[in-house]
Parts: sequence; C-alpha cells; structure tokens
Amino acid sequence: MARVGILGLPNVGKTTLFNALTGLSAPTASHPFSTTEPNVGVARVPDDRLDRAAALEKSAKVVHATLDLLDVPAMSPGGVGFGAQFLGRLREMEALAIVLRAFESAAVPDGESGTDSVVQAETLLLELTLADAEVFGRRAYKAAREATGDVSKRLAAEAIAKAAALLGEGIPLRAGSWSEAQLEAFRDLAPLTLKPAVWVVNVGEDAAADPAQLEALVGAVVPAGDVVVVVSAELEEEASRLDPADRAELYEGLGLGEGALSRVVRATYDALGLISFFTVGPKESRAWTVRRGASAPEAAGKIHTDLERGFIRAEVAPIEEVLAAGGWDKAKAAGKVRLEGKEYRVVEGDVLVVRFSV
Ligand SMILES: Nc1nc2c(ncn2[C@@H]2O[C@H](COP(=O)(O)OP(=O)(O)O)[C@@H](O)[C@H]2O)c(=O)[nH]1
Ligand SMILES: [Mg+2]
Repeated sequence: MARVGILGLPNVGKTTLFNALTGLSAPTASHPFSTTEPNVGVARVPDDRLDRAAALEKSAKVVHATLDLLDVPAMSPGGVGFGAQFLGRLREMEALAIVLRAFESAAVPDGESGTDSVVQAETLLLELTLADAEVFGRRAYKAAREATGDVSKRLAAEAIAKAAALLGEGIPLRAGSWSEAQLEAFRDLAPLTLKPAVWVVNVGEDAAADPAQLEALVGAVVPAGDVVVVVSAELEEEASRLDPADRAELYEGLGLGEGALSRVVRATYDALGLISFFTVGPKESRAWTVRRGASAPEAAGKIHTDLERGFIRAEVAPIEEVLAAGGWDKAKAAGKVRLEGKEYRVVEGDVLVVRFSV
C-alpha cells in the first residue's frame, strides 16, 4: 500500500484536506500546531469507470483502490519544533502531498505561512532540500572513508558525494538525473527530495484567483514534472460529508466537475507510477493497484498469490470496451476480449480474468 504524507506550514488546511480525502473527522483548529500526533487514514482513489462497470454487472460490492495518508503535524520554517521531529515519519512515505495556503481568513491567523503559495512552495522545497543535505553530507564523509578500503563501494560514495554537493546548492535530488545504481546507493537514506510530490494550493471557497494561473505560478518554482492542484479544502471537506447525489449537485452548481479531490488523489497515484486494473462481476467489482509496467502474473498476484504461481493466461479487455459493450459477457460475445500470456504487461484500465491452475 502506498503511503502519502501531507505536509505544509501551520494553519494552511492540512488536516482539513486529510479529512476531506479520508472522510474522517480529525480535529482542525484556527490556531497553529493544533495537530500534535499524526493522523492516519485511508483515501479512496475515485474512479467512475469502476462505478459504471459495477452498475452494469450489478455487483454486490464495489472496492476502490486506496492510498494511505498521514497528516503530519505542522512544520515551521527553519525545521525546528515539530518539523525536525517528524521528518523521520515523512521519510517513510512513498510520496508527499504539500499543502500551500492561498486562502485569506480573518479568523485563521496566517502569520506562519502568509497566503502567497509561491513563497511557501519555495520555503518548503528549500526546507526539504536542506534536511536531505544534512543527511547526505554526514553520509558522504563516512562513505568516502569506507570506499578508500573497498573499491566496490566507490560508486556509492561518489554518488552520495555528488548528491550532497547538489543538495548543498539548494537543488532537490529529483531535479538531477541518476542511474539505477546511484539511486540504489541513496535508498537507505530515504531522501525527501526524491519522493514524488503533489503540490496542493488551498484557495478560499470564493476563489478570486484564477486556478490555472496559480498552478502555473507554483509549477514554475517546483521541480519539473511535479503536479500542482488547486483545491478549496474546506469546501471539499463539507462536500465529502454529503451523500453522492447532493455532492454531485454541489459540484455541478460550482462548476467543479467531479471535484478537485479526485484530481489530488489521481495525481498522487500517477506520480507514484501506479496504475489500476480491474476485476468485474456480480459478486464484486474491484480496482487493483500495480506499478506501471507490471506483468500479467504480477498483477494476478495482487489478487491472490495462487493466481500468480499457477498463472496460465489472462483474458483481457480495456474497461472502456467493456463499458461500451454493456458488460464483460457482452464484451466477450462481441470478440473484444483477448487472451494474453505471462509476458503481457498490464495496461492502465485493463479488465482481467486470470486463468490459473494450482
Ligand atoms: N476560509 C477557509 N478556511 C479554511 C480553509 N481550509 C482550512 N481552513 C480553516 O483553517 C483552519 C486551519 O485548518 P487546519 O486544517 O487545521 O490546518 P493545519 O494546521 O494545516 O492542519 C481551520 O479553522 C480550517 O477550518 C479554506 O479553504 N478556507
Ligand atoms: Mg493539522
């Protein structure tokens, strides 16, 4: 299960976003440092293809993919206080969702963050980079010493020294390019600046700012490839408490489509290099998570280890085809289902039926 850490300066709406994403009710407050222990929860990865397939199959149960979320207590500039204490927790995460405050509110002090999302993005990026610089600087010294007596350690030592130098210039590691072997040398240091990050700009409900412009402004100061999403966390939290029909109506009224939360979760999922495949049927329709490029047996193993061990073939069709045909059986009758072997690499959105023998 992929774990995502939510971080940001105090009072920017981290816990509000966490609640909106998980449907939980961790306490939020208008004073900074109100969260003192990390909140842990599970966010559903929204997927209306799965919902539509489940409706066609009349599935008794629908199971969406999920992400584990950790709402980390506020980090203050300088990395003092809670920040330093919880950096260790962040290192355990596979991705980061970084919340930036763009909403104005007289009731919620913004002394720690301000409301300029670009400034916050720069501050937080530097903070994470400096935290890595410290860890790599310390390790570079030790690695160099070890490499003098053992040539096999030279590549790792050089990689760590190069990384330490880059970080020392304030450049995050994901802005560099690294070989697999170099990345391997970094692995146990769990660098924060190599983790995929999604930047979440939290705007007010009455957002005067143009979301596309905000995205572009923040996008310009973060490493290339990072995704920026504009949301109103408070609005999304309120919406998450409504039943689906009322929520859809609210979003439609505001011109928000399926809501920005879906985009936050989707972007995180994509940034992690994860894809969904599906199993559908009357008993259950379900989204499964595998890494991009996974083989059919590896995907089958997500469903059950027996399916991987005894994998023979998979029946495969893209879910769009299944939906267009009116369900799996109809897709099969229409000749839309292919047979694939062990070498097949699963594609995002595939529906699978695994044939196996144990
Ligand atoms: N007006 C407004 N207030 C918000 C928004 N998001 C969060 N807040 C409020 O800001 C305060 C701090 O939010 P919280 O989620 O606890 O911030 P955290 O310290 O980053 O976890 C709470 O009183 C929230 O209700 C927003 O989009 N608009
Ligand atoms: Mg909080």
